[in-house]
Amino acid sequence: MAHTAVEHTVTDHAAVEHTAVEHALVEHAAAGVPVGKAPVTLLGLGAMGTALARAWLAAGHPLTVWNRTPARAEALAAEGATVAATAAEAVAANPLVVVCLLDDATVGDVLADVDLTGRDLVNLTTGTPAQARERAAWARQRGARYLDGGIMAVPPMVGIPQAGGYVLYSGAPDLFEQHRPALAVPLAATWTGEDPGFAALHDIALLSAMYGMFAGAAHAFALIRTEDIDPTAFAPLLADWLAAMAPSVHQTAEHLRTGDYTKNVTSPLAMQVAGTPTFLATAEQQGVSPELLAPYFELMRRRLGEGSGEEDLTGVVDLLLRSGA
Ligand code: FVH
Repeated sequence: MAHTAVEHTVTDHAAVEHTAVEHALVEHAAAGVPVGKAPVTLLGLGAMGTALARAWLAAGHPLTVWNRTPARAEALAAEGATVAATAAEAVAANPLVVVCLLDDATVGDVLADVDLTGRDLVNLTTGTPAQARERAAWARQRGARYLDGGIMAVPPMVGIPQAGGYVLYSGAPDLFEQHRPALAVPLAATWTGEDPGFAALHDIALLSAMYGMFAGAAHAFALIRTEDIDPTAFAPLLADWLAAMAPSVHQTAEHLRTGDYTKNVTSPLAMQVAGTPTFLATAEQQGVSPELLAPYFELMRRRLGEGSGEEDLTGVVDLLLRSGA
């Protein structure tokens, strides 16, 4: 069975790779580098790559870096990183290779002529689930194992556990567990599944929700900007309100899991749709475009038209799935 063959290859490779990591640790111990800290290669020293690099260096991991623009590596060299002249040299330096580049096409370009045999490639570059799956197959064909990652943090959150940032990973669980100690240094590490596309799917889902929130906040700020209201006085109200509403996603999830969209509904769709003209009239009266709110209200209205007035807003999910199929 193909599935078993793949698992067999991965297991054999894991044994070889485990030895390679131990080998690298022994070599670094002989060179006076702290034992137990896996050496890491990092390709890409943009805002995020530089933050990751600093976290590994601060934790005592031997770090080899490469960046297209070498000047971006200078400060890191002074902090203890080894700077490789080429991506190939950086990849050859260590079994664990982390990539944090602009986009998937850049990853393909940078690694096009690089020997990946025996490497474990961890790709933290934002991409689509399909790109992650293709990149995993591409890496496998070139003798590398692959984990995909989606970073749920901005650079200032890296290396600061209390900031709450994390990275979503997907790929073989044994590979994730093997490298978890090193991967969890810059940001907490969360495994989302064996399908290499799952980290990207979770990443884009969460970021999509974030953009929905930003869209709502933009409309709210536009409304208050039409009057003499201090936005810095409004911001705490907005932040607290969004935080108070956020737990409603648990009810949505429970509705989707059970298929019963009416359980524990406190604000029925019929009531909510009846209120939408007030929102649109307020926008018009204040001279604010309704273009961010109107599409969502239209979906609510369509769902109500299907006789779902006793539900809350969960049915909009079904409308999106039906319209997108
Ligand atoms: N920064 C953020 O807030 C977000 C947080 C969530 C995750 N994203 C993703 O992380 C990837 C890298 O983001 P970044 O913030 O480091 O991005 P930049 O500062 O723009 O650095 C881009 C790096 O990619 C290199 N690069 C660009 N084009 C090429 C190319 N054609 N060949 C080789 N390297 C290239 C660039 O090199 P250079 O311009 O310094 O020479 C940087 O190293 C990204 O997927 C985010 O979506 C960050």
